[in-house]
Order: sequence, then structure tokens, then C-alpha cells
Amino acid sequence: MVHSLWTKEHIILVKNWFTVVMIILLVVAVGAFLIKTPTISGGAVNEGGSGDIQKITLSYKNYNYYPNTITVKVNEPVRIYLDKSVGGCYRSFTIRDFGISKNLRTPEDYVEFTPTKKGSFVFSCSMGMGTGTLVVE
Ligand SMILES: [Cu+2]
Repeated sequence: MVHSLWTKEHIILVKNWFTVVMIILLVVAVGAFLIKTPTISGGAVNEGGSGDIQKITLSYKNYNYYPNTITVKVNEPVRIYLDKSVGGCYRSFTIRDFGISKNLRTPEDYVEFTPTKKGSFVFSCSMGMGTGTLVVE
């Protein structure tokens, strides 16, 4: 009788332990999957980015965007804001090569994209009055 009770408790203990181990394995597996996924989706050109968003804020100076040249890393998301010094049609921000054309009404509005090719690309207002260079490296 005592023996059978011990056995029952023992079985429960083993079951609990097994459950805990399975949960730990699951967490580790999911964690490893989440960490590895960006490398897989980025392909061979991915340089092992941190996954952070590259945030850039442009101002208006000398009748153009300032800074006039911005440099970003390839395959990492880029977010571009226009501060309150930027007005008029300069607020309709355009990067043709990445299919971006958006009217950023407030300094909190932004365009977001992930450059998947290296090179120099033109950014401008929708009418092409203000222009600058986006360098992807
Ligand atoms: Cu314009």
C-alpha cells in the first residue's frame, strides 16, 4: 500500500518533470527559430543586422532637404521622418526606386521600407524640387 502510493507520486513527479523539460525545449526551439529567421529571409547579402529600425529625420535647409545625403544599411528597415522645418510639397516624400511616395503631414508621420539592393538612389519631393541621395551599403 505504501509502496503503491509512493509509485503514484513518483509517476506524477516524473510527469511534471517531463512537462517542464518539454516546455524548456519548446521555448529554446522557438527562440532559436526567431533568432535565425532574419538571417534566412535576408539571404546571402544579409550582414547579420541587429533588427533595429534605422531612423532618420530630415530638415529643410538652403531650399533642400538636410542632410542631403543619407546612408543606410542594406536589408535593415529604414524609417524617414521630416521635422517641422520641412513644408509645402517637400512633405510629399518620394523614393521612386523603392516605390515610395507619401505625404508626411506631421513630424510624427514617416515612410518605412527595407532597402534590398546596394547603391545610390534619389529621394525627392513629389515634384522633384528638393532632391537628395540615399546611399545603401
Ligand atoms: Cu516639390
